[in-house]
Amino acid sequence: DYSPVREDKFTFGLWTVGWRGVNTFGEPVRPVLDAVEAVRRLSDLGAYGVTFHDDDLIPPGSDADTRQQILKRFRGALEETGLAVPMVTTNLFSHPVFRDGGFTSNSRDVRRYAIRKVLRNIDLAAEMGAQTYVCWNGQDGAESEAGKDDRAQLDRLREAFNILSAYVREQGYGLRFALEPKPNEPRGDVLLPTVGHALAFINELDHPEMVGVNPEVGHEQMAGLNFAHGVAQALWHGKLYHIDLNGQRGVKYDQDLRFGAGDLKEAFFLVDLLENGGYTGPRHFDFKPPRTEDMQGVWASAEGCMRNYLVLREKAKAFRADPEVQAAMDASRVGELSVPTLGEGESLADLRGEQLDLESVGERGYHFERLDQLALDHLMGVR
Ligand code: 3MF
Ligand code: MG
Ligand code: MG
Ligand code: MG
Repeated sequence: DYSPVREDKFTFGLWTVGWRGVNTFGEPVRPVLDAVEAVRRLSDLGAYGVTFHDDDLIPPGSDADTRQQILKRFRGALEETGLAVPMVTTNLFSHPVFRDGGFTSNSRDVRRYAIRKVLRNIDLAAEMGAQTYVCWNGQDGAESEAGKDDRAQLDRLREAFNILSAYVREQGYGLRFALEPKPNEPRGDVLLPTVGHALAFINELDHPEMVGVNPEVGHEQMAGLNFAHGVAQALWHGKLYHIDLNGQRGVKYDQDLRFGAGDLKEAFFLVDLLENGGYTGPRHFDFKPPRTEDMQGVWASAEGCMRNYLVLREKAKAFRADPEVQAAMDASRVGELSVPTLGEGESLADLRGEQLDLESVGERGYHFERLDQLALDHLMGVR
């Protein structure tokens, strides 16, 4: 039985199940989904929490009364179901004012508006008990080099995060930021295109300890990169603050398939890494139920995300526990990589004094194919 329970920590963005199926060439195919309905359905499916952009919940331009009413209904649904809000984010991409970005628009007035919009929503995030504030700056980028001063753009992005971090500290909020890299879409080239770019950028901030990453499966795979490797590096830096799980088939437009669809093998190794790599945060799904689906299909798609994670978790566990896999790992010298190259008490003179038999060591095979086949056998369910 692969029924999710709260302890599995599955969370969904309101914008995922609520996606109306608009695309570049097609109109919306599904009705507006009420946030309260979304909370109830996700709770029934066994989710742990929901996340949202300010505008997912409160239509932009709402007056104070409307805002209060919406929040009251939403809080009621959270109380009724016990769902948590571990992450909140800002929409700095839909409105036409953000056509050249938010924090890094060439227009100073737009940049100031973007910071205002985030500040206001940070207050709400803190009030809702969120621990993570995700920033996907999707319209920050360019189609042409001439119109954008890249170095000034990075200055302004840094300025924005310095302002926001100082505010969170001043207020004593328990929030950390997580940058979400993406290589392209909607912009031709998006700022901070990969996990690596984001990690390097964080080092230049006033409070790097308050900022990590929120990598998304499809975002790295859209660039042909290995997502599991990106996540491993984020973990190694202590920067995996949050994660967006979904599916993507290779280098093409952003598909946002349900988790497990797309590159299943990479999904297997990703789950293995998350379960054994010390990540304790939410397993957050950022997917888009395909346009072919009616609302019944939307919930089936959401269920599929969680089911696939749980199946892969079980498969990864069985893989690790299999004595033949352990023997194959030894044959591949997997554990030997964890032994320091220059051991304690060993000197450079020791290292330099050693001889390597180039002939015989050059013939050494690593048996990775056998090990990889065992992984595939587990994944395919024949072991
Ligand atoms: C776009 C995304 C975004 C971010 C979201 C959270 C709309 O490809 O992945 O989803 O995840 O803005 O900050
Ligand atoms: Mg995405
Ligand atoms: Mg995507
Ligand atoms: Mg995302």
